[in-house]
Amino acid sequence: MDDGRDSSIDEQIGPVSARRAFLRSGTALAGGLAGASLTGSALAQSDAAAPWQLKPGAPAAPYGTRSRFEQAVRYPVKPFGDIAPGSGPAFTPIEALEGTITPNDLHFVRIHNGVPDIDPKQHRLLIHGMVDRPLVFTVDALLRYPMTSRTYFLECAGNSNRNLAAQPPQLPAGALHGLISCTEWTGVPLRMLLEEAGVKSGASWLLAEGADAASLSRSLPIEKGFDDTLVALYQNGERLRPEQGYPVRLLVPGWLGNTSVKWLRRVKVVDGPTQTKDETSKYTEPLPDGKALQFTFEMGVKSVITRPSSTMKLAGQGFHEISGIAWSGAGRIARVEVSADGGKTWRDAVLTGQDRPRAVARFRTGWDWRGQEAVLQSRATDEKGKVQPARQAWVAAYAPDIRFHNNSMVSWAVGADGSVKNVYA
Ligand SMILES: Nc1nc2c(c(=O)[nH]1)N[C@H]1C(S)=C(S)[C@@H](COP(=O)(O)O)O[C@H]1N2
Ligand SMILES: [Mo]
Repeated sequence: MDDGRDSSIDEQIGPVSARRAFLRSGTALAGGLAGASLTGSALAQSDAAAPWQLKPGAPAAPYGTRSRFEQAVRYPVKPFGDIAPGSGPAFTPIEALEGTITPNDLHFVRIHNGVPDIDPKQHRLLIHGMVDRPLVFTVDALLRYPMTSRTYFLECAGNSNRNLAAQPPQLPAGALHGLISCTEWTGVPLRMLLEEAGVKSGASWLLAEGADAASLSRSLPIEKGFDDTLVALYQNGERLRPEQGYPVRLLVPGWLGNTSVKWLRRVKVVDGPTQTKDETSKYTEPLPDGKALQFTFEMGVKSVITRPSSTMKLAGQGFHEISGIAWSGAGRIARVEVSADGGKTWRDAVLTGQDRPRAVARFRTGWDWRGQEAVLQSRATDEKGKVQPARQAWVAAYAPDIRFHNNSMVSWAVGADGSVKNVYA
């Protein structure tokens, strides 16, 4: 407050020290951070009506879409080409987004045998196995239950495995780390349906199966089903998109995306893990000693700087906001530190959304770039005290063919020309 300005600006551009450093740097354009200052005839011209003020605009469309000038799209990958075109991921362009919520149109997609075109009138959800009363639900029946809305991230365990290539791929942040989304999910707590069916004593696991051509199936300890697992019907206020599991999916907060079974057709109550193809041949982590981890459910604490990020170019010297996302399967994000010198010095970023457990938080901090080469990194800590590992330490903990759960730190190198590259540091 000593400079007479509203201290809330610190929340917008980062810690006081960063702002002061920037204001003192002399690289600021007169009158503001990046706006061009005007006088005389240039000012008069800028004040004239814009062309789109001179005639009426378009009527409202029945179903909205973004401006035609906005072009960011998902990055689809088809690992099996035309042999299985419906198998693979489409990454969210996280570098084009801000805040904490992923718009439904850009939610990442991971499909194992295509997106089924399910008629909600014909779809059924079965709860059976070790229960007193096997139950079958139509979608209309599910829609009559009391609803719960909660904001959670969803991350594929294969996210960031492109950063395990021998050389760092020069791709946008989203094409590397975009198998992460954050959504307000609305649905029925699974607990409510399990209690209605009446779980028999001795039951300890669940089997969840999807109605797609992959019949994707996963085992879950029953405690998670009674905890925060949702039978989700809505995403961000509207009914699920077909790619996200329409008309009904499981949403297992904080756990690897693979367990959030889409197009959910049955939940079987059982007394042990079923050992399905989706949890034996895949989604296990090989260790250096030749053994492998199975059922690593919780997603590790993680963060990525989305702006600036690889393939971008800084517009010029002076103030830049470093902005990114952080999340943890263990709960809330407690802290995100940012380094601009490859990890020699760190400072705390400002957080938003950190009050929601198992959701994406946004971090931001100001940076005064003087044209020097720099390595930008972020390091997240969650409320359980878990700290995001450095890349080398993470890689050393697994066998070389590890494909899943890469939550290690991401490094972006800024060149003297302002170009931003993906590096391993
Ligand atoms: N039935 C079914 N459920 C599924 C899948 C699938 O292919 N079929 N993919 C899983 C994987 S690996 C992930 S990461 C998430 C992705 O959810 P999304 O496509 O809504 O982002 O769904 C999971 N649920
Ligand atoms: Mo996944």
